Formats: sequence, structure tokens, C-alpha cells
Amino acid sequence: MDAYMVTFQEHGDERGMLVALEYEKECPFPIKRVYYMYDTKEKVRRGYHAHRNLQQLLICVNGSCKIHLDDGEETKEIILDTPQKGLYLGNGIWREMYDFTPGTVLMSLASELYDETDYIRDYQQFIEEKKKNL
Ligand code: T46
Repeated sequence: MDAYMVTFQEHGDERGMLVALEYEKECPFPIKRVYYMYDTKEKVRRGYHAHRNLQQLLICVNGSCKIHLDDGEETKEIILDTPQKGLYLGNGIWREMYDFTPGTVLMSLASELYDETDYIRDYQQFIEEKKKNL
């Protein structure tokens, strides 16, 4: 599966902590868009899609959540619970995010601008496209 965790360098001193994310250092693709999810309601599961081309780096900058990943061959459950780590996701991975704790902010650095035609929002369609080598 084209997904892996990245641990960021923390720049800390007596004032507190800071993490910087730069292309070709912490982030393997040029960042074209940033968005973040917050105020996700209790027991809500969101996502339920894959991307045809998009690469992402997902960072839980506050709180925690779990992410179910499925590339059509294997599945993984990831916990994001620290701003010091990010989850890189290549294209062609079905994702569902759940178990958001109150106050969670899940930020995504994205390799492309928003394009609804890049989304596969039907799981059967996703499996069919994977068979054709998405
Ligand atoms: C992803 C996961 C982790 C926009 O207008 N522009 C944007 O850049 C985005 C990301 C969304 N939207 C609109 C489209 C929908 O009407 O915001 C609404 C909510 O988006 P969506 O239902 O896709 O949200 P999630 O939480 O299911 O998924 C999001 C991202 O869309 C997706 O790329 O990988 O977070």
C-alpha cells in the first residue's frame, strides 16, 4: 500500500513547540492546497472515497482520529494522535476517518487543487478501477 507515516522534526524550546512542513523535506510533493476538518460530530465516519491522482499528507494538528485504509488488496487502520506525525497517502487508496475526539483538527496537504472528478465515491467502482490498474 502506498501509505506511510512521517515523523516531523520538532523545534521546541521553553516557549513551546513548532513543526515546519516543506516540499522535498517533510512533504514529498509540491503542495497546491491545504484544507482541514474540524468540529466533526461524535460517531460520524467520513471520507468513503478514494482519489484517482491526489497525493496527501494528513496531520492531526489537535486531538485524534482513526483512519481505515484499503488499496483493494490490503487494509490498514492508522491512529493519528500527534501533530508530530503525518500520514502520507498516495493515490488509489479508499479511506474512512472515524473516532474523532472532541476538538480534533485534521489537516490535509494536497498535491492538487480541488477536483470532484478525481474522487471515486462508490466502493464497487473503486474496486473495478483498481482491477484496471488505477
Ligand atoms: C480526503 C479526506 C481526508 C471543497 O469545496 N473543496 C475542497 O478542497 C474539499 C476537500 C472539499 N470541498 C467540499 C466538497 C464537499 O461539499 O467540502 C465538502 C466536504 O468534502 P468531503 O465530503 O469530500 O469531505 P471528507 O471529509 O469526506 O473528505 C475530505 C477530502 O474531501 C478528501 O480529499 O481525502 O478529507
